[in-house]
Amino acid sequence: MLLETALERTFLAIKPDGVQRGLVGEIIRRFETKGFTLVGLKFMSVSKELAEQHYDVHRERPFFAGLVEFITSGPVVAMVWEGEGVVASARKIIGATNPLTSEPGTIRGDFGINIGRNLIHGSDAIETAQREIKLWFKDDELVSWTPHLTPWLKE
Ligand code: IDP
Ligand code: MG
Repeated sequence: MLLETALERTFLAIKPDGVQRGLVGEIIRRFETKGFTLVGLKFMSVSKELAEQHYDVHRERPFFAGLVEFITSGPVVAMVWEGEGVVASARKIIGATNPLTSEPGTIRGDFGINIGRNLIHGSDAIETAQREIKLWFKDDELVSWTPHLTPWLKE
């Protein structure tokens, strides 16, 4: 019997600089036209508690306080995207952490110049994605669906 394997999912968030600079549509477009599937989306303010939990691995880093202050400073667009290999592929589409060294063609490489204003967050591994999706979204906020264009994307 052929068991359908659960598709990989990642957590992405357009940070306050991406929202303030009017790049929400441009950023979403890149994942949409690539062929990944949007399964969760919300425009929201981030509480200090959520920010601290999200960036928990960086708690001891000198930039932690600034990071939490920034992500809570204005609205963000929280998203879950689905597709084969989406975690690693989204990281490539996003580009390296420091926009000055991110490749042109990536989101950070095309739109940023500063590591503290790098526009978007993306989960760095499948396990991290699972943790972050659970942290940011309730189960009933995620929508499982099959886009009609799937046969045109996969053989
Ligand atoms: P990532 O976003 O590419 O996964 P991480 O190393 O997980 O990068 O760092 C989380 C966020 O912290 C980065 O996106 C960036 O905004 C910020 N950050 C990382 N390193 C520095 C730094 O050296 N100075 C200031 N901010 C930093
Ligand atoms: Mg990271």
